[in-house]
Amino acid sequence: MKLEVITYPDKRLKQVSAEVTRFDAQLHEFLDAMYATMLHANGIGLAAIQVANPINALIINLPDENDEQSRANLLEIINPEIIASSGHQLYQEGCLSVPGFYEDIERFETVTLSYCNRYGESCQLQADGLLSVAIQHEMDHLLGKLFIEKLSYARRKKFEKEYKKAQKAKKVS
Ligand code: QAP
Ligand code: CO
Repeated sequence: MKLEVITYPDKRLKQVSAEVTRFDAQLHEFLDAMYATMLHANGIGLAAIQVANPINALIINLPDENDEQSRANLLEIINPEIIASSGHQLYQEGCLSVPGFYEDIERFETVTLSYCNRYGESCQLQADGLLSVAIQHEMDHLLGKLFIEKLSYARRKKFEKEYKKAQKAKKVS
């Protein structure tokens, strides 16, 4: 099943997500629907709140060396916590909830994460590069934060203007 991705400035994106306590068939169906939704939208990462479900769950599926997204590489991350971080990197980010806009954002270079998989089993993961960026971007969604909130005042203003213009153009077309 596919779900609707909600987009900025939908206020629901500002909600703080709640801990997942039941790792049951309903959660598994929801995670499967998130995956179908993300692939359909050509995304590499999606947080549950982006489909209007405020729970601490996110998925990431980076393309492999052949530029193909395979389910074997799907990460399902539930109730994540960053337990260590180091360094800094700049990466050009985008977001399915802010379509058509991309900007360089500073993140930690490396993060160490503890989380649960879909069965409620405790996992740990150390990530750098793109995976580290994706984790930090998606975890911000769980706190109701979007990457555009990290822009400087001037860039944010420019974004608001461009985004509104693009929204208007979408409506008439
Ligand atoms: C988050 O982002 C992310 O504007 C996932 O028109 C960001 O999947 C992970 C997308 C940076 C790693 C690095 C955005 C698709 C997809 C758009 C996405 C669009 C179509 C964004
Ligand atoms: Co996003």
